[in-house]
Amino acid sequence: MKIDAVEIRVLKMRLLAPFRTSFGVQQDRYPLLVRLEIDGRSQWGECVAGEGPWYSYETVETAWQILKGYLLPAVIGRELSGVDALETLFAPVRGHHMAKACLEMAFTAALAEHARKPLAKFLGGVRDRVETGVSIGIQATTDELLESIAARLAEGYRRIKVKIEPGWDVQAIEAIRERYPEITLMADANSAYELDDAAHLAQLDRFRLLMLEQPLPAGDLVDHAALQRQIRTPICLDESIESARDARQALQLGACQVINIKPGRVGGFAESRRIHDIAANGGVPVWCGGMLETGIGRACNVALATLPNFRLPGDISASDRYWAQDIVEPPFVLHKGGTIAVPTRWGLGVRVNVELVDRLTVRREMVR
Ligand code: NPG
Repeated sequence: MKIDAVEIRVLKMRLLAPFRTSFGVQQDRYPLLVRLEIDGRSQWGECVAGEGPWYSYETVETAWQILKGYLLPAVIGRELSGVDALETLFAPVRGHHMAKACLEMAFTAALAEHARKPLAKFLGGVRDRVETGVSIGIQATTDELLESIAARLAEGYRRIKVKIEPGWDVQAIEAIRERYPEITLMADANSAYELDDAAHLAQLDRFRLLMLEQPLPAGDLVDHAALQRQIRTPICLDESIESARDARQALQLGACQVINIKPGRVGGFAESRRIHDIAANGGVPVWCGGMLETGIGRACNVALATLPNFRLPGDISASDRYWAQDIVEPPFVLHKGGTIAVPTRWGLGVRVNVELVDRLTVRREMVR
């Protein structure tokens, strides 16, 4: 298979509601999309990089530059025997997994289409529905938090994740537990704490959280291991796991009991699969995270979450959790029991609404 050309675009999309994390508030999302011209067809991919370097050092701007300057020149016009070939050509570029991932995932979807298989089946998936949860940003008041949770539960979500930060943690979780003693609940700190906060974080133990996600800075496996020895709540790592090597070392150190895999964060499906396998061998469950993706990235997440060791509900909400209108058809919808159906069409499995994408595009360039 040969990639003949790639169009890079940035869209501007308004979120239905502002999303607040310990990094700040987000009202608009600027997804970077790639459209590969491959095998005589268009194949879309989505980069999960954010607008600023908060979650990761990568941004929409750096992804654009790395794609245009390094990754695309390395692959365009070459005969690529498979994903291994792509990974080999990308290897000299250090890091920049988000930029790499959008190409790797689009290329993999093209391979699936070529093999006449839905992406999930092509990856080795074993289910036709994936369990999903919902992520709730930091709210102005506890009442608003409880209202927001009530609304999501009414929609059918079965697992609630709430964002926490110093000043918005123990009391917020306590209020939720008082109202909802039995719901499946977890908290995500997005690196907002330090090891010195261990005693404070141990106060969360009494709320039977499914897990506490990324309490300490990204990359800090040693301190996460020390923290895990001081709290009972299972630690889940997200930002800290950028590769299979990180996953292996995290498990060796006892830095976590759960791993959040985002294919967009780790460089694509192949690396996700390696992390999945390392976790499975270590008896550690994984789940699929989300990065406010459009339907393109969402389709990739859904496909990945069909692998066997994705044993916990992911942040793979329905399209209408974030968007008035998704850029894919059909959009992802929530089914009974808080699940999302896995597309059965070949390849990515959803059709991109190019007219809508055109209207939302704020920047585009063709690279040949
Ligand atoms: O449902 O797509 C979703 C969002 C889930 O909370 C979510 N993502 O830290 O995992 C995270 C967080 C995030 C969103 C991080 C956007 C960075 C950007």
